[in-house]
Amino acid sequence: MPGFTVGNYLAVRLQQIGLKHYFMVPGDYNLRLLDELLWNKEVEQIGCCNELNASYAAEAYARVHGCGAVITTFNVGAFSALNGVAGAYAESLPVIFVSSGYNTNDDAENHLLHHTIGTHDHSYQYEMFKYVTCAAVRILHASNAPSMIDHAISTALRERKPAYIEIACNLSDALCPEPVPFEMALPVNNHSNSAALTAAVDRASTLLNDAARPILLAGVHLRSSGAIDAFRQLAEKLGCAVAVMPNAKGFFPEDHPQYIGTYWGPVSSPGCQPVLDWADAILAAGPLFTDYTTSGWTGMLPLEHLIDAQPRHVRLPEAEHTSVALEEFLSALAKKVRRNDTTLAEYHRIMPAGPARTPDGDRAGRLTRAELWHQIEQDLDAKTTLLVETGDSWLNGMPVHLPDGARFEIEMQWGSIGWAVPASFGYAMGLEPDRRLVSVIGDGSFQLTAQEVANMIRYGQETIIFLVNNRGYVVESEIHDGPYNYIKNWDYADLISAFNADDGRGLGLRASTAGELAEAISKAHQHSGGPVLIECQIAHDDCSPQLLKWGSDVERANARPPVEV
Ligand code: TPU
Repeated sequence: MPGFTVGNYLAVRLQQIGLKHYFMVPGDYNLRLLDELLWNKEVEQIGCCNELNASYAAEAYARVHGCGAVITTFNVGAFSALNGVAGAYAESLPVIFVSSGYNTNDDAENHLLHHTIGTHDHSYQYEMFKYVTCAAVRILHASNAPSMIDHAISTALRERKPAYIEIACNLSDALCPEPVPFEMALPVNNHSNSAALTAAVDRASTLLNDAARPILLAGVHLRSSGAIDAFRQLAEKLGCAVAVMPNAKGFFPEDHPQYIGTYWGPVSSPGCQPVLDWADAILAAGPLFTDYTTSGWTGMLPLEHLIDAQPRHVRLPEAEHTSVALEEFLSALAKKVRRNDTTLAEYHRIMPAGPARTPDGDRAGRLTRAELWHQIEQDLDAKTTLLVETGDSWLNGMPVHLPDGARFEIEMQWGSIGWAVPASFGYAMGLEPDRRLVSVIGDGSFQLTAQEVANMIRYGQETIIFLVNNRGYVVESEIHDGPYNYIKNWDYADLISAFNADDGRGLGLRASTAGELAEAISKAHQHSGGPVLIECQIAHDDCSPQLLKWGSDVERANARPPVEV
């Protein structure tokens, strides 16, 4: 009787957790595993140019699809993927990382193996991945596969973090029990302790109801905690001003009457920081306060006014309540707070509605950063996701107005340049068919992982990439300049013909004036069957004013002298 194999078991589970695709690079250790996975026609195998790209692609797939998966070969593949898996941890995205391992007989036979550092220790890959995953299992006996695979996957889904599964290369096609129904095996719910929840809600509602000037701040963990809707309910009940942190942009609708912009310390949206400073109770929902999100610690919020609601606990000025789930906390709080719109009224008093940003107007003059971002903003609609790469694109992306329904993606916690090209590939793979992706990527970042554009072409993805060619690492120049921030220029637009080869339908365009950019965007809209890369040439020193401030704050934080203790 033909039975289920370990590889089949994994393939069923990947399908049951909702995956339609997974990303991979083959290698001799994982070829049989890939065969066993191919048995399941409901989940498509997607090849990437390298494992780093595959891991970024899976991370971004998890952003749009809820979870992702990536399969690599032993050590040489896995080590390249380590960066993207760690990024998924930092960004709270469940990515199932699967690596093949060596033959189960090799340890007993005292063999030295290829793709290793040439010692008899074959466990260091597993040891390393333990640091960047929430569950790590090594399958060395087929009979252990069901419980180990289910443990890794269910922990990843519950924790919203990546998990590690290593499968010995001679076990991928070994028989193992048939998968039981998904719900029985994978308890993924995350609930509060009810007494803790009641106590936290009582205290927080008293604080907010007693405050004269309450305000809400959306943080990055709202999405991973499934609490975006609950946050909105709370906001609408309170009626106060609502700001978002930079890595939570898009988690509260920007057309909403209570929205006041991005809170990013001194580089906040106009009017946002004074109102936050003036507030006497701030509920921050799922925030991550780091040197980057606080602009070098200059935008820290006063602890005496702060309710810091994290995915699993709530910290108030006087107490900390653990075992409280963010979504349940916000929903319960919404039922107990009284309306108080003082902070919103104050925002409107200090920020009378001004004219919208205007274009440069000069169609033939040199393309400027302001004009570029104006045209990008004009190009967005309710069905667009705007994805921005690490660099000045972060700061330029913040003021862009997102129409209702538009989404925003940023990898601000991990901040690994090179993320955006493969992330765009992975994101587009998971995107609903009626939506589109617009990515803005600096030339420096693009050079790390450019080859994944070839797979966008292979799969006919119609992403628009605005490649910002400002001749180097501008964000680094503003943090601390030196000769190392200037890179070899490429002909980015022409690169697309190389990737097209015989059959591709990618389009590379170039814009060095406002007129050329408008024309390129219009051509991009007429194009179909492949991505369009528009190389936008702007001056190296044409950076956002916010970068000057943020960059110098981060530089100051980095340069603090050691304190003698
Ligand atoms: O627009 P712009 O010039 O700021 O962006 P571009 O050209 O993409 O330059 C980004 C420069 C940059 C570096 C070199 N941003 N962060 N870094 C440091 C860095 C190095 N290596 C990795 C993997 N990630 C990083 N963040």
